[in-house]
Amino acid sequence: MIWNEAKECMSRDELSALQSSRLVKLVDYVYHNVEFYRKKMQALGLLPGDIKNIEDIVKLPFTTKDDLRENYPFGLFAVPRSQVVRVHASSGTTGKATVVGYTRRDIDVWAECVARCMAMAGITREDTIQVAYGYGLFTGGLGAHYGAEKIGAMVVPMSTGNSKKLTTMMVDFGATAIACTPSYLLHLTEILEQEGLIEQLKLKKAICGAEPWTEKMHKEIEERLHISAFDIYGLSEIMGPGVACDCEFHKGLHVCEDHFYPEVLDSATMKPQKAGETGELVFTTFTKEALPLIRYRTKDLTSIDYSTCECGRTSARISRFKGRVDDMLIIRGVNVFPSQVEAALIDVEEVSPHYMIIVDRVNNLDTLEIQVELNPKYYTDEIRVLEGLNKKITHVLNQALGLNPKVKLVEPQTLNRSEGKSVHVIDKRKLY
Ligand code: DLL
Repeated sequence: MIWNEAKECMSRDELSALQSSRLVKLVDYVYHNVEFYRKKMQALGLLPGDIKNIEDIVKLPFTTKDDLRENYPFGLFAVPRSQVVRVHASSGTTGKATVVGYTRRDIDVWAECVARCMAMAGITREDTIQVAYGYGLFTGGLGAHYGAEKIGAMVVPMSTGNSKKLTTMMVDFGATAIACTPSYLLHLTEILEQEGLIEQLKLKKAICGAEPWTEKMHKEIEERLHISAFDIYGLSEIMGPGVACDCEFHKGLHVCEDHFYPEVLDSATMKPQKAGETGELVFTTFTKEALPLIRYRTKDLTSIDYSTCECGRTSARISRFKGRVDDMLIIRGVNVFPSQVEAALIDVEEVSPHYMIIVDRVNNLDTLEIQVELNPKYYTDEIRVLEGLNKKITHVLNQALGLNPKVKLVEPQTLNRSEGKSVHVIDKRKLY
């Protein structure tokens, strides 16, 4: 069964009518239940009755992560605490955690959205799925878990932390699917290869997300594990995983648009980008009860396509993420995204896709060092070979970034492996 297929395949006009009626209800709901929104609307001279259809969404104010932090922990909740059955939180690297809450119905809607995503990836009740996102305050573990259970798959709640046990059980249980971050899956792949377990796997699918990954990394995972990998997107503030996912055609991620309204805006002017143009993704939650959010600025960079997909779904598709507005490093005036480094390195056979970008400032000049791990197959300590390789990689990165980085080759398995979201950048300039 494909969850709620009708909603994913309704015509754009029908969808727009549904979105209009849901937006009108939402605005009335937040005006009467969240002081923060009432005050924001009053400041703009807006009354709920001024919002009549989905086109009017542009009149509404934005919400940011700082708004959530300033109202920490429960200040933006629209229901009394007795109706909140769960909270999650995202740690963030600075400041207070962002706390999000769910009513019983929010949890049900969340499970349905994740189930839709998993159905898009072809997961059925015949599957055995290892959930290897972290369980706990992070939304990945429990979010994927409830969605997979809703489909009726057999769920193995592995969480992260014991990779050897995970790979052993993957073989012993005949796991056919795994849900985890793409960088963690790459790490698990290394272990499976080292232990000679690849041929014994029954694995067919991976549902990966929670961090940006390039098209090339996607292909590499598919080839090394002989599986199909799917890209699942979400963020705690909006719900968790399950806001969007790609289907078997891999031509963008279908947004659960009956629950979440996407806008792609120019992050400087906050005006809509045309279809296909990259901008900041902004979401409005139509149906959330505990923490409804209006025009939440995700800071994620993507583009949007409203055409019907080859799979028949009519829901808008967002493109694979290009990074985040705040991921972007400005080094000597040049904009650099970590994903550009990953995309460039994946073409170089002699190195693995593990890297670390270290930015510093010396004598008022930005410096860029990129540490790159050698592929064990090509590992050598012959200085001349290493120098040649260093030159080659410097050239590749120079072409990709428009900057001349200092490349440091490191031995296989020396850079830190992450079990959750990977960390690829150390910006020492922020420490001064
Ligand atoms: O990462 C929710 C999630 C869990 C999504 C498991 C998918 C799978 P947060 O911790 O709040 O929530 O982080 C949200 O992670 O704004 C993006 O920057 C990034 N992100 C999430 N999914 C993707 C993806 C979860 N598929 C932030 N591609 C978001 C690129 C992603 N970036």
